[in-house]
Amino acid sequence: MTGTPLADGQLPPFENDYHPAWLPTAAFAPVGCRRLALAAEDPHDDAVLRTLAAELAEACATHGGAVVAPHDDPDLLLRLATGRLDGYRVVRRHGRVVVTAATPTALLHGWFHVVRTGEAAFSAPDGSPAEDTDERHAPSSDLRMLDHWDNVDVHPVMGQVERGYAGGSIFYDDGVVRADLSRVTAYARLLAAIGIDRVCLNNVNVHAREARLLTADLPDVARLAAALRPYGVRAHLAVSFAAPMTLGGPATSDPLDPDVRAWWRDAADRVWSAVPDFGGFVVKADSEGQLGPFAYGRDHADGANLLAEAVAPHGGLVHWRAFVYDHTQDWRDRSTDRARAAHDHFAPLDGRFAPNVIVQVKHGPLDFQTREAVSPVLAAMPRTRLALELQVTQEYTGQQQHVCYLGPWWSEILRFRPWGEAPGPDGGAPVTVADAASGRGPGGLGGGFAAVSNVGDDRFWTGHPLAQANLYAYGRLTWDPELDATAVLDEWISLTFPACSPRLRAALHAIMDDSWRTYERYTAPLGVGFMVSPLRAHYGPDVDGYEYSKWGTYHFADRDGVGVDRTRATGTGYTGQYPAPWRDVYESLGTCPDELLLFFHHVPYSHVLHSGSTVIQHIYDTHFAGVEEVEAMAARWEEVVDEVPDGVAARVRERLAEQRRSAVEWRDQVNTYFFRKSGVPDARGRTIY
Ligand code: GCV
Repeated sequence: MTGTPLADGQLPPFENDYHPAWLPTAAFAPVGCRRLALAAEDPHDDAVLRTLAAELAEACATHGGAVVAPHDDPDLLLRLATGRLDGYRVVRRHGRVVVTAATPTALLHGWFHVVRTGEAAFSAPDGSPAEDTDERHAPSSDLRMLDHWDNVDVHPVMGQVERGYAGGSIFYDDGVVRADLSRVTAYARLLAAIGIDRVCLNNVNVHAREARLLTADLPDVARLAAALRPYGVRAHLAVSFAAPMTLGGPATSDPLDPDVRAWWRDAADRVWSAVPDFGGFVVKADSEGQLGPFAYGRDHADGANLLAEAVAPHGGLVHWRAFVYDHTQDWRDRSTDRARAAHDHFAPLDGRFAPNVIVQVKHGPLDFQTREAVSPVLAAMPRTRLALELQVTQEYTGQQQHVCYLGPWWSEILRFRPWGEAPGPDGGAPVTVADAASGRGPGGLGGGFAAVSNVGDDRFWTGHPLAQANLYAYGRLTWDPELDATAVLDEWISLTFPACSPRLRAALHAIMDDSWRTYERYTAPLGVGFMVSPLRAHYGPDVDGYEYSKWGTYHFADRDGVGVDRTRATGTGYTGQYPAPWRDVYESLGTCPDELLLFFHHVPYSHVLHSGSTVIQHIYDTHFAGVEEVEAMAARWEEVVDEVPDGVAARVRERLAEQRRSAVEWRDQVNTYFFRKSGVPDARGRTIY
């Protein structure tokens, strides 16, 4: 949307020329046709309460209801209460609903809960009042953040948004913070509806231009924070460890240098005086060219604690990323294993991080591949607050050209039990990754969740309209990791396609439910990862694209076999970074799950999987099947295009055509590569080139 910038505290128009995603006007009909009330001391005192009042008024104005006084028997009462209450409580009596929360933001989340529930919040399918209930809805963790890899300047290689597949940035336009930030507020509204309340505004690769957000551009950061605030979303900044040197401070960034410490304290004071509810800093250090404490012979606890000390007086947080590895590796050196790096660097530091440091750990040991083992770091630091980092932007999962609904993948990760079936603290249920990130692991400390956003200034927000479901699922699954990913998708369908027919709903499920596994079938096999094109920014196949590179991501295929030996017995010893039972499950060919086989073992092509197929036949079969599944998706879409708005129909059709083209390319390159290496023909005699 273009137009006049919003005045402070003003909400964007509720109807826009970009896609409404999961908040179309129709989604508000069941609440908007009723009598609604807001009970809070003085709603005008608080930005979020003002938003709530505006939301209620808008819903009623559009759908014929009325905003009434709290004592006037409203159908829905939103009540701000005092006292301790995590999340919100929803009480229903005789079809009337009361939502109670202790903070305006939690109350806003409660409002969107009722919107999401729709007519069922008030009445049963036969029109009688819905059953009486009393529910509490608390998020698994109070830290649920999205990281934007947005650059202020258009980067010559990475563009405006690093690994962005949805147009430009909603924050920046070619070197400046946008004048009109109304779309940022609309984004915050979408986030509030899925429970996200923190956003990091810039790329963790902090270039010279972006570094200035911390100093000269603070007024613009304050404008961005003001655009997010009405929906209870707090701003964070990614900062460079080199900032003292590059922004005119001391000639060193040594974390133990008193001048450096003073510089960061001053910097933090200035940020919080410009943005009093600022969230904190996100840091990528000693990683892919970003300076870090290693330059001064210090470790990552020294580095993180330097910033922690500076932000602590303001209640700020430091999200310190564990994505630290050698990106100048020699491919000839078989002893160095990139997968080991985060654990090698961070596990020995457990217990040394300040209480306001959160170590942010990518879900897998490599880099957001379609399939990876869960990072062993998540089980190695009980005395540290750890956050789980996911990637909503589809860097390695189809770049928003391919349908790839990631909810089932994240569910597997969130529910993974790093200590197997061993009882949790105090003899309770076994601990999951979600538990550990939420403070219910062995050490009782949690750092919550972070993920790289997939949003840009594209009309559909996410390039591929169906990729909106990934953002939706990230919010919903990190709020409640027990939710079923298919049910979450169903929720998204109901909201995004109002009055969705059973036929359209079934088609969307058929296309999306299993699309992550379909993508896995036609790309790199059995957990080996990569095989993507370095020249095309990780899009499309190039089996040996990274094989002789410095990046440490190899598959080691030869004429006899393929895979990386990460065992303790004969390989890099990476399996030893896991606690029991996984250290042994992964170590043994007899127990290693098929889908991770080549991540942990180098095996001959004739190796028989638990599925009964050989590795080579599995590669052929899955690659043929993957393409057939994409063809079925495209055919299914054609059956329902008449039921979706024209723009969505055309965009999805165009992307499915590209997905089919790309899947065929993957199939043919991967199958041909392994046929030529192994000389083993396809048992079913299909065409391999
Ligand atoms: C922001 C991968 C991506 C990089 C990204 C990096 C990270 O290597 O390809 O674009 O950099 O991860 O997570 O820091």
